[in-house]
Amino acid sequence: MTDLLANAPSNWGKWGPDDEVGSLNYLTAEEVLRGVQHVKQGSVFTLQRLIGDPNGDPVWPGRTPAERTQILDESNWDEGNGGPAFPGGLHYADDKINAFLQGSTQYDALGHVWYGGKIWNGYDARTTIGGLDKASIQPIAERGIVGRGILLDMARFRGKSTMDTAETFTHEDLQECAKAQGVTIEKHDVIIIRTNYLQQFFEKGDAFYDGFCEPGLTYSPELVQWFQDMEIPNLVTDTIANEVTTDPVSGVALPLHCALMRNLGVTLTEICDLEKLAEDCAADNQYVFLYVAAPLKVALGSGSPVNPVVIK
Ligand code: UVW
Repeated sequence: MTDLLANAPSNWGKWGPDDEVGSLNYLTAEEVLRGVQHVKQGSVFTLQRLIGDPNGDPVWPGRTPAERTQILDESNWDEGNGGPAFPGGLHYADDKINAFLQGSTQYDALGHVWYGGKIWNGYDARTTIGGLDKASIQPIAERGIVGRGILLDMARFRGKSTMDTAETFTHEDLQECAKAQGVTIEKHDVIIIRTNYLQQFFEKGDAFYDGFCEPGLTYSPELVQWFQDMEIPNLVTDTIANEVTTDPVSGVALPLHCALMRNLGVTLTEICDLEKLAEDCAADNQYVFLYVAAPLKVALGSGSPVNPVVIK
């Protein structure tokens, strides 16, 4: 990674030495209002995948899906089971989940990935030990993410119901896709890319992970420069890791995580369900909208589950 990104652009220091939210700083009040201008119909779309989907939860290899455990239900008040007694006879259901904060639909904290001993803004990677002291999900969650979102339906643009394993595309392809949709990617847009690749997870089950290599954006210096010039605050996709898993040229894994997140401070959002939104955009040809997301405030967290909302 160090060799590949030796001369890569950086936004370290741009928002001061204490910054922990990076390119989300571009999402000012004006950007919120720019997004609001695209609310035309009052229709609402939620982008989170179901935690505990009976058909399975797609996660990055090595992670496990969230486990939900029922703690209290009506059976606790069956004779002899000793459910808590309250005046008036109140019964209630309680449950808990044991989950990777990077499982399900999620926001990554800027300190989630690194190389060369430094995380976003030049903080020492040792600040991650035992939890992220710097660039955790907490400051991102404190500010929230609101702006103009643009859906780039790459699967539809390529005429596919789902993109292929290891299929790549570039920032130029994104612009071509936007053009075909009759829109232009603007500075500070939250970019939302649909591949529908996870349909293959639901079709193939465990075999989905054989030769695991998701489709997605592929690293090039020009692409990274484009993200910096366009001042993109947030990249949102429906894949597990937002970029082609292994760069076909260098063989490096997830270089855009490092070039975009660690170096430019672009926040990544993964494993979204974009199907209903994409269907609607194709029907009414409105591909820009208000995008809103509020990850959970988790102290020291390297990510957080989220249910992003699009309003058209
Ligand atoms: C890794 O960083 C490995 O995965 P993700 O960003 O998809 O959580």
